Amino acid sequence: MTAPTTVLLTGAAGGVGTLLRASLPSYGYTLRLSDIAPVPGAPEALAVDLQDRAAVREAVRGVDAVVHLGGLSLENTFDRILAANIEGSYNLYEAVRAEGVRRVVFASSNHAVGFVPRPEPGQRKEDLPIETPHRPDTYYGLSKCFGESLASLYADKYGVETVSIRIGSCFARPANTRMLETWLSPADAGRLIHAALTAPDVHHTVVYGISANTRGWWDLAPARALGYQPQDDSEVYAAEVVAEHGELVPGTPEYRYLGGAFTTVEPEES
Ligand code: NAI
Ligand code: 15L
Repeated sequence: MTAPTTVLLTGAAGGVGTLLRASLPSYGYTLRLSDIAPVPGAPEALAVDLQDRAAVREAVRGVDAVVHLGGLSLENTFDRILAANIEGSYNLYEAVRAEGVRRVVFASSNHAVGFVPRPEPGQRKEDLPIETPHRPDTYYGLSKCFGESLASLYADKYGVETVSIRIGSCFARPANTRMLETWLSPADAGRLIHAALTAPDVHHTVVYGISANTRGWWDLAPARALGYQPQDDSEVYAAEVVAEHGELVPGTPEYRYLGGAFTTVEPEES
């Protein structure tokens, strides 16, 4: 696809949004920012609640592509997940369809497949295939399954292209031992989003989004096929992370499942 020039970034005030605001302009993109919360240092950002259909449609008007990060990024009550992530993503795709925007990059999550068992050391025969069936570990993960299916529908029915990225853990550095497997470095996040925005004819493509981690066990071939060339490896942090947190302990959620502690977390009503 011809490189999009103007890209709407939903969820621009969040952690990943803040990282991408720093990196995406260096690839030549002009960013239009939106969030329900104020975006620090960006008074021009649009204050848009994803539940507000008219405001969402206004936000996407005239952009070449959307990077959809906005919504709840952790487990929450079903009603809140329904509003922000499920209805919010529907509103975004309806706006994209109506305004003729051709490409979306959807921030899916590893928690769409969080109940996939993590291989015991020495058991692994192949990396986790992208075709593995959905096994959400939370209402949050369930909303990401919905988002992926929504993207599939809009590709098949309306020709809206999407790359859904099942992001691992996108933070400045791996914060715990599990993240030595799941880390997506800020720089690799920029590389992956750029590949997802520019790869030709993606229809609906689902990829895992992690760095080239020595301890990673998810198949990166689908992301590489888009042109993603990860440059970082969490292993450079391994000694200090393991010294602080220890190795994963057999029997714990982090040891048993891809989604780690999300497999046992309960939503809080307050
Ligand atoms: P975050 O929670 O820091 O940012 C999400 C942003 O969405 C926030 O700024 C929030 O104000 C905004 N938002 C929430 N509800 C909204 C609504 N109704 N309307 C408009 N904006 C709303 O999350 P983070 O870490 O930046 O993640 C970004 C995206 O990537 C999320 O969709 C998350 O699910 C996904 N993701 C992130 C991962 C990570 O490691 N950070 C891993 C996997 C997926
Ligand atoms: C996610 O989907 C969350 O949004 C993020 O905060 C991390 O918890 C990440 O997954 C993870 O699994 O580490």
